[in-house]
Amino acid sequence: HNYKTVYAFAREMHPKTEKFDVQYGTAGFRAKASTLGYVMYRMGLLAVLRARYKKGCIGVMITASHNPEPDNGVKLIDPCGEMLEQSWEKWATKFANVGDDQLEEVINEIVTQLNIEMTQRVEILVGKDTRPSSPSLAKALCDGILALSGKPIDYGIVTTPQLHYFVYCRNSRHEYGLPTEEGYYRKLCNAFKKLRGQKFDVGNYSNEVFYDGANGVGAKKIKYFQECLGDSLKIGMYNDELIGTGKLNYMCGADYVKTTQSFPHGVPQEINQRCCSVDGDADRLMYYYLDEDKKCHLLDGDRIAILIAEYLKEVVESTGLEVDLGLVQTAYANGASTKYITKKLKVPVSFACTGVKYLHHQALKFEIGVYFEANGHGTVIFKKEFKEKLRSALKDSSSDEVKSAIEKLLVVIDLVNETVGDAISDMLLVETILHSKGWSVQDWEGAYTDLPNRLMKVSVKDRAKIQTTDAERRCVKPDGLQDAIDAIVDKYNAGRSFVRPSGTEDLVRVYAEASTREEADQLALEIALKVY
Ligand code: 16G
Ligand code: ZN
Repeated sequence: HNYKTVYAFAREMHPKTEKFDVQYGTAGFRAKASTLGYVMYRMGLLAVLRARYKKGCIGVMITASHNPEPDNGVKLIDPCGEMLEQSWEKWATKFANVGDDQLEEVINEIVTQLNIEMTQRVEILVGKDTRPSSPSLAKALCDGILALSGKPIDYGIVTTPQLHYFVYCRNSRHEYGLPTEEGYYRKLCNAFKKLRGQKFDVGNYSNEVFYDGANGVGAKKIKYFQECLGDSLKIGMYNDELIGTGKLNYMCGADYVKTTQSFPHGVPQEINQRCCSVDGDADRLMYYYLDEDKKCHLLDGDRIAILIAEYLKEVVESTGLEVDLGLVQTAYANGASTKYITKKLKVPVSFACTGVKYLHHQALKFEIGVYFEANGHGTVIFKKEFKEKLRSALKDSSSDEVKSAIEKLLVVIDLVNETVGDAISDMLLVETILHSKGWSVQDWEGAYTDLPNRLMKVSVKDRAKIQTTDAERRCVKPDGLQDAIDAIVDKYNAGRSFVRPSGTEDLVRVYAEASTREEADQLALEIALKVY
């Protein structure tokens, strides 16, 4: 076939401007927005090919998440709302890096190799965050989609998890919900209100939360919830600067709170007030509060995961059904959290490599799979067969108690965005659980004590020299490094440490935890010196 117009469009409107190769990484392409025009155009082409290959609609999200405002990025969303299948990442990388005049050739290559039928009319859902560069990048993307006769459907400014949700809704023929913003809000709000009932303050739980929108899309979209939930959850929203003021993620947002372990700017410093932050595309959530000494206490992804797993375990037990429930963590999960969940709650934990797609994949193995990264990205997935089991048990059971337990669980399922971590849906779930237990944020924190930990970055000549195994918890290359790490770790009380090459930056990350702050710092330093 000849795809002459594809080349002409590329040459005239979106020529390749960068000499350096880019790579489709853990979360798609990410770079300075000004360099991304041609990458977007090409991802438009690839999106059409992917949709035709999968015979369904797919999504393309334009965002650089928690990165600074001048950055941008793009990631593809597969038909079931999950991240682009890994085997296609190499195609994405190839498409982004060939010369303009080679585009026809790679299109022919992929079409032939994968036997893609090029006459299908396919829809590509496009979403973007609030970055000022996003509209023009979306234009480049749509040009690519149109060049191969795909049909772009522009959802405008939406959160990343909203777009994942829309893609799945469309492909599931609305079985999962309506693929509109309205449908999304209604599904979550209805579920939340049902679970909340008429009593809003219970025990130590007060129904007001401060919410940091990171000056991004999370601030824009929470307004629908504020309106719809009314008094059932008072959401005090902060950090909603106008688009283009440069404030996106600046000194606020989930990533800022987690990495600096400090209270964000722009949120009133009220003692003991439960607060949460989302990131620039609202797929990460972090809880925290200030104590009397103005010390900031973090309740991160590990805490959220454990709260959710424990709650689900209780709800499932009340249905009387057997269920295989498990938690997926990464090497970064605090050792105290892993110990608590396995020893105390007896919920099995399995470990995955860093990056949402790995956790998601692992969680699919359980009937109910809870997964979270410590940085606050995560969700719960319920197996289709499990949902069917619930529905038929609801029909068959003669006990009213069991029936209402199952009904409750079905509503909880509706509150969860299973397609990907969704900060707003996660927040509503956390609020539901705290409410049902009558817990303050301190009660929640009291379940266990985190081990002090330290994260360090080490610059090295070639980070690829470090290779890991066992979900990144052990090093296999270079020779001898793991033995050296083991010997050092042995000297520390409750010591644990690992090193891994970053998937997003050119450096190696060192993580260490131990029984005291001093020991954790010292351990991290000793290991970093070994890596350097
Ligand atoms: C990406 C991942 C995030 C992970 C981070 C690790 C997604 C959507 N995002 O941002 O989950 O924690 O990379 O970065 O998968 P690192 O490899 O530089 O430590
Ligand atoms: Zn994000």
